[in-house]
Amino acid sequence: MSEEKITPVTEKYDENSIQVLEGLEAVRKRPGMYIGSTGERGLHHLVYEIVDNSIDEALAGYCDKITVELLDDGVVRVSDNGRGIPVGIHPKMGIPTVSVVFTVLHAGGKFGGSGYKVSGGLHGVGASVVNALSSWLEVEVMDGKHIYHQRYELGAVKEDLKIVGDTDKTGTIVTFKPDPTIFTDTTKYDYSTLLTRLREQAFLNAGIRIVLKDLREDETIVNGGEDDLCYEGGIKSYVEYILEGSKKEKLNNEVIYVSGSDGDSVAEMAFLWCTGYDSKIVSFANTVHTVDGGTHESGFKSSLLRVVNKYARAFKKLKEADNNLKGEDVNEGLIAVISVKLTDAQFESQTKAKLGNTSISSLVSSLMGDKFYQYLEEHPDEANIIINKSIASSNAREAAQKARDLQRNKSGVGTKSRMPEKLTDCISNDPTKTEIFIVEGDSAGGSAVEGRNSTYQAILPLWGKMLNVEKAREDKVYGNDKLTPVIVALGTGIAEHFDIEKLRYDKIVIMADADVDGSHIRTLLLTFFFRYMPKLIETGHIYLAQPPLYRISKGKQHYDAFTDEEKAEYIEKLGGGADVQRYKGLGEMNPEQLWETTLDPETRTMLRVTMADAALADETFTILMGEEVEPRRKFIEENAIYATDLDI
Ligand code: TTJ
Repeated sequence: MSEEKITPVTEKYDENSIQVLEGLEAVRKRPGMYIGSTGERGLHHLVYEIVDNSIDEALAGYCDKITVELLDDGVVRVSDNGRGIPVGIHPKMGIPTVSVVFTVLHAGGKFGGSGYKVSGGLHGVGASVVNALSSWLEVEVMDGKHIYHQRYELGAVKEDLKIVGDTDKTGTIVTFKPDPTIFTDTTKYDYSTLLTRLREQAFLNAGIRIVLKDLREDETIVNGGEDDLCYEGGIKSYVEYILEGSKKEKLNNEVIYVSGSDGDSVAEMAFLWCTGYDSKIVSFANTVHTVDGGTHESGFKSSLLRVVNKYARAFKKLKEADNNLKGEDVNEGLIAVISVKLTDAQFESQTKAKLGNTSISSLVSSLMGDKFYQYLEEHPDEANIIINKSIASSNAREAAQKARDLQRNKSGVGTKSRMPEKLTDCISNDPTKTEIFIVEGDSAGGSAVEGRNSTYQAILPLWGKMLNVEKAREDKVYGNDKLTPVIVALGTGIAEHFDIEKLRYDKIVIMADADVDGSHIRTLLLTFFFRYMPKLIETGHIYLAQPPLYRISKGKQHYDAFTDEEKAEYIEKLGGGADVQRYKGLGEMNPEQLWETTLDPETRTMLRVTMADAALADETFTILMGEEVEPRRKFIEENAIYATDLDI
């Protein structure tokens, strides 16, 4: 900067500038009317107002980098490498245009010709409001030749616009200190709040680079943060970002992107489906996050549903007798970002978080109807993924409903007639005394039925491989032939429908072999209980039967050994000639042996499952559900110990 060149470029102030001050006085009197609040939100809003100007310049194609720096004392600096705010004398106001920008209310965005302002904060009132609410504000404009500088205090010009140096760069730098007498709650900026909003802007304006830097030295602030935000993929990148944050897996191979315009209105939509069950739809109008949705969002949802149904019908994915898919089916696992830009955005509701323009709904719908449908036609694999997911969700909904109805019908009179075919129930109805044994395999089930105490003990055999609960969902669990009998027999329902009052047994005993398959079934059942009926575990209703591994007998004497050490011990005890029988599985025991070793409350050994045990099973389970079978089996064998709490 060369001191000699300081040249005043402003005339003396005339009555226009008096008016100006009166305008800004109104802002200081009623700040809430201009920035929504004088709390933390309003404070942050000042930054967005200033940044919006740079974003407009970037959208006009003249700026590709915006920097936001947090300085001490609540001071913020926003810079861009655009053309710079014009410094020439404003024909009507008689003062430099840059001064008009900062001192005349509502001047923001309207200067410089194009008049097309699409970005815009919550209230879209511009730089003069920020100036009015700042203790001081300084602007530097670089026009490729000179550096111009002007300072304002409480919105009023404090110094004439002056050339303070030479430069070959162009751009605008605005530094301001929010007025602590206005922002009485706080003047401390929250880095992550700004980061979230600026990231949003970077997504919504593809290719624009926004850098946020925390340069505060104040040790009460966690400073030092720096983020460099630039997303060439725009809202497609936004969808991927949401997907990453969700920790879910994507179902589509790629984000679907639909965009188009009608006159001054522009709409773009990016979306995909993931393994999750809820939907995340984020919408914006003129880069304002429309938290309450509005016409763009409802137009998107209804056309999405219409297109998916149309495609499913046209390509026979739905049978003639099938009902149309519902919104909730198609929306399941959906991640979507919608961004519309329009000249006359009408916001409904007090928070201005809901878009009201009806024309946008038709634009969005027609774009989806044409381009998304065409996309499905041209990408049959992707289309199948979407349709299958929606149909699965629809089946799920219906199956879950059936299961609920089933449940409702069977609690009360006639209960037993609704019980699973495989269940051999006990005679007693007293849920404080009864026990149910979930037995691996039909043959063991048979012995258990014969050997049990029929008054208090019910037997439910399960057979074969369990379903993969990790990948399954409420519907599959309800619909699966392995677990449905368990759910129905217990009577409680699952997940949010779980009701412990309806539990039909006091003890639920998992009875599986001590081998790999048995351990697999134990893991699956524990995981299932842990995820869908955790209360059962918390309240101590779940047990693991502990059938012995060996019977050591000599004459009329016999012992059951649960470990190899015990076996050796008993052999020694009985002396030479002891007979050792190895139980290969529960199925090998006769009813008397089963009663004595596993069922009889007087002699059996059972383990009560704790939450920690089940959580471990759950963890194990997730590892187990990898695609490869061998490492899975190995893991089960090595980690087959879950229950710790020795009981009964
Ligand atoms: C307007 O049209 C003529 C050429 O310059 C255009 C302009 O004003 N660009 C512009 C304004 N770039 N950056 C701004 C700006 C930057 C900040 C940080 C704050 C404000 C109020 C404006």
